[in-house]
Amino acid sequence: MPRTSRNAAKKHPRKGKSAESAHPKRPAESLPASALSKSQLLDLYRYLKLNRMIEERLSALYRQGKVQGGLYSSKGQEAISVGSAYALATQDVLAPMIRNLGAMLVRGVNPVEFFLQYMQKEGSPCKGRDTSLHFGGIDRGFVPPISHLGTLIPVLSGVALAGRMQGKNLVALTYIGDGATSTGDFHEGLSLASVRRLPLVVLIENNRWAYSTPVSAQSLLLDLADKARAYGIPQGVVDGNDVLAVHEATSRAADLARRGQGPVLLEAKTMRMRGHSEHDDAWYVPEEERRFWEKRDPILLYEKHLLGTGVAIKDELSRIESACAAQIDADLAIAEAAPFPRPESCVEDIYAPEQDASEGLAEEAPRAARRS
Ligand SMILES: Cc1ncc(C[n+]2csc(CCOP(=O)(O)OP(=O)(O)O)c2C)c(N)n1
Ligand SMILES: [Mg+2]
Repeated sequence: MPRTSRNAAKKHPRKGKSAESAHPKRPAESLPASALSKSQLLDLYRYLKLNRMIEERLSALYRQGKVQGGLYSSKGQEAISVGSAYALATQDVLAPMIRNLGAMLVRGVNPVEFFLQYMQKEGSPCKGRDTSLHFGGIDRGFVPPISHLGTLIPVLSGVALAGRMQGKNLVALTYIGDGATSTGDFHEGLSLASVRRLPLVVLIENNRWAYSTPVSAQSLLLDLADKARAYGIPQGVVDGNDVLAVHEATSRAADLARRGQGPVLLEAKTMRMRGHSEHDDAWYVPEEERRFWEKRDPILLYEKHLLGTGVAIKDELSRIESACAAQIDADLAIAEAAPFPRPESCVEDIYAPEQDASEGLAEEAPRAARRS
């Protein structure tokens, strides 16, 4: 892939170039950024704002003791989640990691679900048993993450292989941190995906830190995307703070993968603007580095682009922000009022329902008999 994706930032659509509503919101193929309509460009803005504002509320709830467990902020990285997920087609499958709340929003998760989930309420997707992990559903187009870094790459290779065998024309996409590119699973997964030419896109979120370990203590490579060379697969590097560049690069990567030239390894350069988790004040990040990246805030950059190119005026952006705030207020009120799970429910859902299990066994029996 396209080292050209380095230049994707220069390919922003100009005012008037995009035909409004020319494309359905979720096309069967990936959509290049240059083909985005005004309403789609504003849609991206809305997702970026929602991502940031939901996480800000979650952080406040954490401090009030209303959010249990780990809370991992994607502040500064929202353009990666939003731009990449928005580039996918309806049938594609995505696996978020802990900093990809924005990608889940694009896939259709409502703010109320995040509040219910993180406050561990009864009606939450994990029924009050988990927060950032195990939250997903293949029926909704995304695979839930588990804690072990790197594991989603072999899992998504499997999704890509299954999709191909079932003739679904799907692309599987997952994210990995700079630190997690050192795990065995990252290499094992890419190894399998490469020899099978699977339609997989792996997006490295190089946010310069893995907990308190800088990327320089993780690898001698200047671009982590160069790890692709070990597998003979296409690679690309993109500005992770530029939502349109991420969208464009993901779109191209997904096209290559869909055409059987995958997998593709993309690296998005960015910066983690908060600590690893809420308990971490990131004391180890040099002040100068933090200040440099503050000026490159992805939402500010995109606002400047939308205003500077005349795609939107300030009023339109303010209206979007107010609508996001109103939605979040309403959804948070619902979640606050929702009940906690019944204590005895903690022992439910351990085994599959009896009926399903016996159906499975009945099907298995003749096969077992044939083998003997
Ligand atoms: C296999 C594995 N090793 C270690 C950990 C503990 N751990 C959780 S997050 C993290 C840092 C991850 O850094 P990076 O991959 O750069 O992702 P980021 O947090 O920056 O998004 C570590 C070491 C884990 N969850 N899984
Ligand atoms: Mg990192």
